[in-house]
Amino acid sequence: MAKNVVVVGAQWGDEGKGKIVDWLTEKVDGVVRFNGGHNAGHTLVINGHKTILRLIPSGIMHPTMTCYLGNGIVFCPEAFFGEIEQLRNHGCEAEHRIRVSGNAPLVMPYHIALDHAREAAAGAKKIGTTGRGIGPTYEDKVARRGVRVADLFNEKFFIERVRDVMEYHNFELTQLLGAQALDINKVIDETLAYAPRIKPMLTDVSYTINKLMDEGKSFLFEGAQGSMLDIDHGTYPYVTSSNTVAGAVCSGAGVGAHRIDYVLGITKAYCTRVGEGPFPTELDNEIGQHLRDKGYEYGAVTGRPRRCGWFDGAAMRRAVQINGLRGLAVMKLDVLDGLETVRLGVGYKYQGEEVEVMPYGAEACAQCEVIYEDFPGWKESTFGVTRWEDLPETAKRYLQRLSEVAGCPIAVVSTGPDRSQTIMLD
Ligand code: 2SA
Ligand code: MG
Repeated sequence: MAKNVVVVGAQWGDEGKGKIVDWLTEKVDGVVRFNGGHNAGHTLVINGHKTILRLIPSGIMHPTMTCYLGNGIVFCPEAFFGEIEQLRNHGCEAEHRIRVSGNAPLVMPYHIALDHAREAAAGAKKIGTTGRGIGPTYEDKVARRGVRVADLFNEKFFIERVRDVMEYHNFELTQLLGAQALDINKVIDETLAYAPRIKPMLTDVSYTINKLMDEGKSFLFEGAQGSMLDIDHGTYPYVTSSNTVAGAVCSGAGVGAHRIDYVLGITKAYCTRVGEGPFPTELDNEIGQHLRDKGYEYGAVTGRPRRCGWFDGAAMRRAVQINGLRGLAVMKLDVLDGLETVRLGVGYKYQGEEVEVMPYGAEACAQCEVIYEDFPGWKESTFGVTRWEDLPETAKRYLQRLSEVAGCPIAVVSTGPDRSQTIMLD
């Protein structure tokens, strides 16, 4: 296997990155998160036990693995330590194996309050965020008024900065959004209380992993959300507030592009999306409901039902390009078992013309009409199949065409949640 691998979601998130990262972790020396925050929800099933990780990389389940949170993530101390406790309850001691970049912005209580109040005020125009304060935190980062993990260790600066910022945000909360102001001293005290516990984790992540790479160590970079939620390349404005594409590794972990040997894109054999925004292959009918029930398509963080639809080839071709995908992991093939017909989106018609990739922007995307190819379904169960030869002929044909349309070889097919339920092709 290539040395340094990036794993990204190639759709709208929830493709099943957690399972693949967990499994690839065996081959690397460290796992790195480089974007997003506790809006991510990675569901893992290990030895039959379900665990949901949000901010902590899925690789943590391997008892000796060191996990890094790069500068590109946003760090919510309360959520982070909640997750540490949850892991401890599952018998996994994680705290001493996690390193956090001092440059990572802190998700503060006022970011969460703003996220909720803005979504409530937006009514029908809401984004459908996870309500975790992710957007407001990245806004403060880009506006150069944020507080970062390292600031917790410079109390005077931290207190001054938070006072200023909170006056500003309390104004928006109370005067523009009709919400409650937050108590400035309480927020400062509660956040600073986490500092001693964070101190041992504080790390120059870029320097550390670059040094280790020089020594021949290899890393797995674990993306959060999916390519169509990328702030630049996704269905803007119905996107998350970070870059979710593979290139974000360079800025979000501080490593050069030449370090990356392989980019693996994760996709479902169908497609889901949670939150608002265009979704051309959406099935707002009983087949969609069937996929939701069978695939258990509910938000790992919020519990929201996910919208379900057919595989979207035009969106996937875009994802292959913007990430430089070298291989695909196709997840949840078994969810399509037993359907009469399986449809594959192979392109779009946009403004009367056929287009190869999903056009940019939510409005254009919403106008696209999907061009489908139909495949006869397969009656046999693919659940737990571990060899390509053992798949039904029609399932193989469907996957071959999916790969052709995507313009990317399939490296892995997943046929169930467990680590063992996997077909390797590369
Ligand atoms: P945010 O909270 O500002 O990042 O929301 C903006 C959009 O990004 C979407 N988003 C996600 N989509 C799929 N999965 C995500 N993680 C959770 C999961 C979601 C959940 O794994 O199930 O539990 O609901 C995730 N995080 C952000 C979000 O739906 C908005 O469309
Ligand atoms: Mg998820």
